[in-house]
Amino acid sequence: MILTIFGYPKTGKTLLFNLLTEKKEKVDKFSAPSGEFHKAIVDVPDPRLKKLADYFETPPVYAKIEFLDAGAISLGEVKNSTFIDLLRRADGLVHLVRGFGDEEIVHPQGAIDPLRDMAAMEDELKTTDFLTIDKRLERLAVDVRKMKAKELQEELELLQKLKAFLEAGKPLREYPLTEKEGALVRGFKFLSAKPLLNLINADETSMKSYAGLAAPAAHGKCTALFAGKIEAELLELAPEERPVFQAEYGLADYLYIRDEFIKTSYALLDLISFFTVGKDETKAWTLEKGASAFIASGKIHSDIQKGFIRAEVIPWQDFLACDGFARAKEKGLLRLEGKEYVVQDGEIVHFRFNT
Ligand SMILES: Nc1nc2c(ncn2[C@@H]2O[C@H](COP(=O)(O)OP(=O)(O)OP(=O)(O)O)[C@@H](O)[C@H]2O)c(=O)[nH]1
Ligand SMILES: [Mg+2]
Repeated sequence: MILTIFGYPKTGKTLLFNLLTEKKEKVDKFSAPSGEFHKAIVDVPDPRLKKLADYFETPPVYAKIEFLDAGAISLGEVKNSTFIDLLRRADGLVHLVRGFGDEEIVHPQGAIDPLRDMAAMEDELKTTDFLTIDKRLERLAVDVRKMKAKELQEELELLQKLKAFLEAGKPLREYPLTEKEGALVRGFKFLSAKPLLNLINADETSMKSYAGLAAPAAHGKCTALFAGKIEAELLELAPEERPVFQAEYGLADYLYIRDEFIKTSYALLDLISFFTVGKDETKAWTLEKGASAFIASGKIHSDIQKGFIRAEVIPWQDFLACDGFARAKEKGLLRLEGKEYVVQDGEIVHFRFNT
């Protein structure tokens, strides 16, 4: 899974990237954008997996996320950005929004106003898609006349509908694409169709006033808050000293962005985790919410999917509470499920298959 951090200049993108990946890329007040981007692959922290790995005495293999720090994009420049491919490649976009005060870092629009910047960026994503569609429609109009191919006609009609949707001011993630339509336009990698997390980088004062802006995932979009600079400072301290300082900042209940962020991203992208256990490794797998056991088996290996017989399933807590499969079976907690079974978050799944 790829998550791309992007946003207007000097919002704390690289600072966030460092917090999420434990890298030490340069965070800087005054330098102009360097034209570089950063990339790191990190483990998805999951205490449940750790407990299972301890039980089996095998190494935990965490699911992975690839983070990209796409660098600064000036107002109105998304459509021309040299980094646009980093946005197109993403499974989810993280728009980092300035919410902290600092007189030395001038905001190009003057006042600090997260809602204004969030709306401006959403407009830019829509405009970029609009231009992509417009260009393709011009080409299609010519081709459809020449070739009269059914697929081209279908694409033309769908793109016209999407264009009208954008003209009505709506992002493409809200357009109810059928599976077939989705396949038809997948190649365009529309930006306003991607799940979007607006993350406001606040400070200890603004944190409270922006609390009301946080909004849970709906229509593939959500808003969350974090306090970049404070968190970076906290992480410099010994773990036992952190709560004291957190309390001082009035952020006693604050959760570190890394865990919180990944949880939010999974919710936003509608993802869950399931586990496989065994004598070699204890492993977490990422799966789309609502996916069947059959789909899940394909994540592991195409051979397992091809030879799928049944899935043995048990929630991770039940497994540990029963101290292993034998007792779980006696108690009827280890279930045998078929291909269509919808895998739930946190389940241990063992696939039986023909080789
Ligand atoms: N006061 C305050 N300063 C912050 C915060 N987050 C980042 N900064 C400062 O903002 C400056 C820019 O931080 P970066 O992480 O380099 O920002 P960026 O968005 O990557 O910058 P560009 O890539 O140049 O657009 C640094 O001086 C940071 O210390 C914050 O939450 N509060
Ligand atoms: Mg940066």
